[in-house]
Amino acid sequence: MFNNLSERLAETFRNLRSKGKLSAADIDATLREIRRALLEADVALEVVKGFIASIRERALGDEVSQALNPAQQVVQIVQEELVGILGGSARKIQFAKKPPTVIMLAGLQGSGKTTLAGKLAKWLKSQGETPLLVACDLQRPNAVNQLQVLGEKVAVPVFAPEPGNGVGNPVSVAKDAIREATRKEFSIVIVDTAGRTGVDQEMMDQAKSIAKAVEPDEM
Ligand SMILES: Nc1nc2c(ncn2[C@@H]2O[C@H](COP(=O)(O)OP(=O)(O)OP(=O)(O)O)[C@@H](O)[C@H]2O)c(=O)[nH]1
Ligand SMILES: [Mg+2]
Repeated sequence: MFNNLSERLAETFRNLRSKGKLSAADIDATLREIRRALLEADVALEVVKGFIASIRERALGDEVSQALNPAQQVVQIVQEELVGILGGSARKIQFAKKPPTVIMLAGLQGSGKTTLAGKLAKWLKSQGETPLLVACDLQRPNAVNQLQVLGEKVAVPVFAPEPGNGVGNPVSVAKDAIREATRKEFSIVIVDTAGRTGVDQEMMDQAKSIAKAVEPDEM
């Protein structure tokens, strides 16, 4: 997705650089392109709106009109603002003093927990960690299988002692996973849980029980 985004931005900037002086219309056309590229790269609409607004404000100001090379200045502004939204306030993962570090994924149905579990596992592995994925979504049909497929894809073991699809106790699985991880010296445990809504008391309680059982370092 991001490869695509950088290609799109490069193309936009090529067009911009071919112009000497920039008119407000040139800047607007550029912003439209950037907006489209960001939306296609799956950046949230609210984020895109704010991003474009800050670039527009700066691009129409003195910073650009007085620059020796206005196009280059616009590129610079876009870069600074991009760094701002992508990494401005990044923070590091909180690692446990005594491994394993436990990361629990909880959230609304379909919000991307399981996908993120796979991404995290892949990234942590590349950082020299030894993650273990844990299948605690025993609710949604095929959730356990989905995690197994993901684990295989990123070559990270999956702890999935229960078949799921309504069978098995996620709190016990979570507890057993920590024991397993400690015994086999995994450095990170990534607990995938079932999606839930705030109005579903039973599922909210389940999430609390899982959290209580594994005491996550990150949730
Ligand atoms: N566009 C986009 N789609 C995503 C992203 N993360 C996940 N998805 C997709 O969103 C859908 C749901 O993702 P999951 O990771 O299964 O979400 P979940 O929170 O585990 O869902 P439940 O377990 O059913 O609650 C899938 O089709 C994913 O491919 C993302 O960052 N961007
Ligand atoms: Mg899931």
